[in-house]
Amino acid sequence: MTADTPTQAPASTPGFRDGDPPEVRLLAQMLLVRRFEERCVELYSAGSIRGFLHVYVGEEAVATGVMSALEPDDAVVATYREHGHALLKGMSARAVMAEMYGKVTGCARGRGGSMHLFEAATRFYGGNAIVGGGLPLAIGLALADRLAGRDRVTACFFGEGAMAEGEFHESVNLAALWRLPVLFVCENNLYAMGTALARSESETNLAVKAAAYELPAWSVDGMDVLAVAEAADRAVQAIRAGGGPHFLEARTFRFRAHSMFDPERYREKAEVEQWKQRDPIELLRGRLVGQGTLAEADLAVMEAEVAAVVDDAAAFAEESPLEDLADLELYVHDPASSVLRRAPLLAAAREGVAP
Ligand SMILES: Cc1ncc(C[n+]2csc(CCOP(=O)(O)OP(=O)(O)O)c2C)c(N)n1
Ligand SMILES: [Mg+2]
Repeated sequence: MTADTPTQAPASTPGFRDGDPPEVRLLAQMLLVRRFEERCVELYSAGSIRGFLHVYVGEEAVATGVMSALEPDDAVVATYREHGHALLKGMSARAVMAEMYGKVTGCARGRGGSMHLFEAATRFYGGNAIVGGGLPLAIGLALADRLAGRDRVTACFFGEGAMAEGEFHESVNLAALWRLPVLFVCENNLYAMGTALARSESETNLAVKAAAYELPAWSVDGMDVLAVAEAADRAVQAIRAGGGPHFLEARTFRFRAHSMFDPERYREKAEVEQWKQRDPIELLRGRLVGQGTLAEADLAVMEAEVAAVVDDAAAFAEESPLEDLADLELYVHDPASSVLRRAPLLAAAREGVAP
């Protein structure tokens, strides 16, 4: 398996049947992302997943709504909080979970881990540990599509913290200047690690800030997946019609800590509890049950099917092997400067002897 080989056909969503209303698919997708990440947290606590782990719990409506407006050929660039984006773009739960475990069956042979999910064949271009780092990549992808005459859109997700970075300004400026087919999606969860938005931004209305670059920009309730889907659909249609880049701010909230190492001293529990009242999954579930689109029995089936996919992914990752040590230098751009080759030189230098 290489990055160019899709890990599965991105077709089926557990809990969704052909013929079900599209809202049911949105619910099933949000549920998959939520349950997958809840399992990741458990596995992290158990020591099966290591390194960094940033979960998207509470924010699922943003990626789910936006991606419902995309076609398979469109590209997605995301941040280190990207497990859901990868799954929604069509990567298999197995390939994502195995990557989190650092196993060779992961989408990047276990070399990237949680923050570096990637699969060229599904046009999921990461996963990026650098705040704002995905923005220039999105511009490059969109420029390549433009030059090659391909009718594609690139959706670029980033946190509101990235809007204080130079990459944001450079990328949005070029995209607007060249009218590139990019949908900028700011996942405004109000905090960048422990820094609240108003402590770091002079202009806290992010759509206003983006609009300074002469592109259509507006805000949407990021807890309401239907509102996000509708806004994204409008933006993507306009982009495809040659309308240039668009900017969408989704107002959302992360229910859990920034990462697994965060005592959350910068916000009140009451604020978190208040946002949980607008849990995007509960909002849609309530709506669908209330209007008779879904019965409680359907929900139980959906939960069971989602759980089966998560169980399967975890078992697959658990049983998969680590990469063979002999393959360590595979994909190293310059083997002469690889860690293995340099190790004796470094050891000699440290001891002050000739190698
Ligand atoms: C260029 C850079 N600066 C700082 C960091 C450290 N850092 C990691 S996450 C983060 C907060 C980013 O917040 P935001 O963009 O709002 O995304 P969120 O975590 O809220 O999804 C920071 C400052 C980094 N990874 N990259
Ligand atoms: Mg944030």
